[in-house]
Amino acid sequence: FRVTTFGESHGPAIGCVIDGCPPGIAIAAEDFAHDLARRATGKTRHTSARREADEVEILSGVYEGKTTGTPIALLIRNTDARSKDYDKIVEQFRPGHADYTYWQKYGIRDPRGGGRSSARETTMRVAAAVIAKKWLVEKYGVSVRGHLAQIGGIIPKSFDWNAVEANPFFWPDAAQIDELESYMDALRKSGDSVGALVTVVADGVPPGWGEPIYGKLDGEIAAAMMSINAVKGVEIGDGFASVAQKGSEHRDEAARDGFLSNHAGGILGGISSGQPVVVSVAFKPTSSLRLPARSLDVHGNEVEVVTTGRHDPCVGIRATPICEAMLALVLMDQALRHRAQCGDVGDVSPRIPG
Ligand code: EPS
Repeated sequence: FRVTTFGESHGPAIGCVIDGCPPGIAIAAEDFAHDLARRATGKTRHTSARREADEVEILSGVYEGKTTGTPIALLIRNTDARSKDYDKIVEQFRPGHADYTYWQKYGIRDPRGGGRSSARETTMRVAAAVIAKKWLVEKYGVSVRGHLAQIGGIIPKSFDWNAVEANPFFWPDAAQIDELESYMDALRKSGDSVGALVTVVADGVPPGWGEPIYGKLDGEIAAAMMSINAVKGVEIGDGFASVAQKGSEHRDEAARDGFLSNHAGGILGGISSGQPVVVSVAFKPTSSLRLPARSLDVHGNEVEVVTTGRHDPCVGIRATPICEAMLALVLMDQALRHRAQCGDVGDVSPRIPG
């Protein structure tokens, strides 16, 4: 199961091709709307003001409402690209932006805007994962959901999954929404940006998915998350907190009723344990700032860079559906690989309840 995307933020369209999808999955253009709306810009004052309808056209791989097993091609036409926003910085390198490394690699500067390094590209990951999420839940009862776990220095004081979808931040503590609104308003006015942490959880993953050395479940999840623009770190379970833990604290003890903790984040030796798979993803502060910074232009001149236009002050706010998407895509791929090698799950005992 493989997904590749194409298109630029300021080109005519973006799209993806999904290879290796099983036949017979019911899918319609309307199925994409919910998750694409959760990720979209222009819905609150805390994200970029660009407004895209993000309407999916299914070009191939689906016939009479069902996947056929042949490559699925999805397309979304860009309707609100505004390249003139980039006129002033067309030859400059924004500090902290991929402008510089793309230039070093290709020697070409696309004057229309962020292109492939724009968060716009993540739209197609979310679209492709709508199919993966549907298959995972129908076939194995696996559900993937996520929430924001930190913005700047602010962390949730309490946790309720029901709160997450009821606010624009995917924040699990309803009592803190006013604080977040004020924080983001002040940040936006200051012209600065901030980082964020997203946590995604897959419930119902059976034991056995993932491979022991090449294609470890955690390795593939880490690679998938790191492939999202602006990601700087990935943790599985306790992640970097494991450094300060003793083995007696970190190990997850088990009883007949189930595991007694989940420090491992549902993965042992690259293979799912049957516990929830828990992944946290660190997003850097976005680099398109109204605050002036020193840099160079493509001619080597020292310049002062100021980025105006429509940009996210915290790209992490829109990242929860993107991280869910990447986890779902990896899990579907690993489920198919596991099934190909070992047959269907569910015939080894004892099994410790997750
Ligand atoms: C982005 C800049 C803005 C965002 C865009 C990401 O676009 P523009 O340069 O056209 O004003 O709106 O995000 C999306 C369009 C999207 O769908 O996520 C950037 O600099 O990365």
